[in-house]
Amino acid sequence: MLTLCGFTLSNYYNKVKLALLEKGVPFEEYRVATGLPEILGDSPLGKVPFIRTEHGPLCESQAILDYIEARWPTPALLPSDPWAAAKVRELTTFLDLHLELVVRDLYPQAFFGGSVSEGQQARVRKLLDKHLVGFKQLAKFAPYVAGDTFTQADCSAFVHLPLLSMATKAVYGVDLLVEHGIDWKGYVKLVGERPSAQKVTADRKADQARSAAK
Ligand SMILES: N[C@@H](CCC(=O)N[C@@H](CS)C(=O)NCC(=O)O)C(=O)O
Repeated sequence: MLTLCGFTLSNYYNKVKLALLEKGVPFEEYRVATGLPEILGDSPLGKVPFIRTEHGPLCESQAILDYIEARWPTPALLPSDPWAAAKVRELTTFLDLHLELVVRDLYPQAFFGGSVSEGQQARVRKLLDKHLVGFKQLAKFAPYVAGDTFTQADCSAFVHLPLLSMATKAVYGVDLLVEHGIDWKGYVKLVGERPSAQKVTADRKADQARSAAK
């Protein structure tokens, strides 16, 4: 059976978990932290998530999503039409690379009690203001992020958008998604009603409560 490795506070871990649950792929979870020497054989940069399969390990959330899509095609998280599928991938790239990877530089201050220099804050804000205009141009929210069907792009949007909102609010005092006219709350509420998303959120909250109690 496929093993999903990482931890439930990781948005990329939850991106993959959401896809596995949506597709009904049997999997087990193995809790492991980032950066440990023992995971470098499976995930050379020490990042999570990665999966262990009968063929060996695989890291990078999008490579994992594409593998499970090819291995378990139904229910599909990518349209069968090549152009429509490419448009979903385009949106996923915006979410993972142009939004989440950029706002991640604010996390030390937003979530971990650290600080981010004013220069760094300004650099990130400039990029986000540019990238959010691009994202808004591509995103449909009709009602799903790529259109009328739940796709791979929703696996990214559901886990990344709340973090972008929280981080920008914490650091800039303003939710940049709202500032750019993106109704992420209505969208996350809708996706959050899916059984897959409910499990992802419940597992994360249970782990958060356990860590807070320690
Ligand atoms: N591009 C990677 C990003 C994964 C990622 O950044 N994971 C975080 C946890 S949410 C991590 O492992 N951080 C530790 C590090 O970057 O060293 C993916 O899509 O899987």
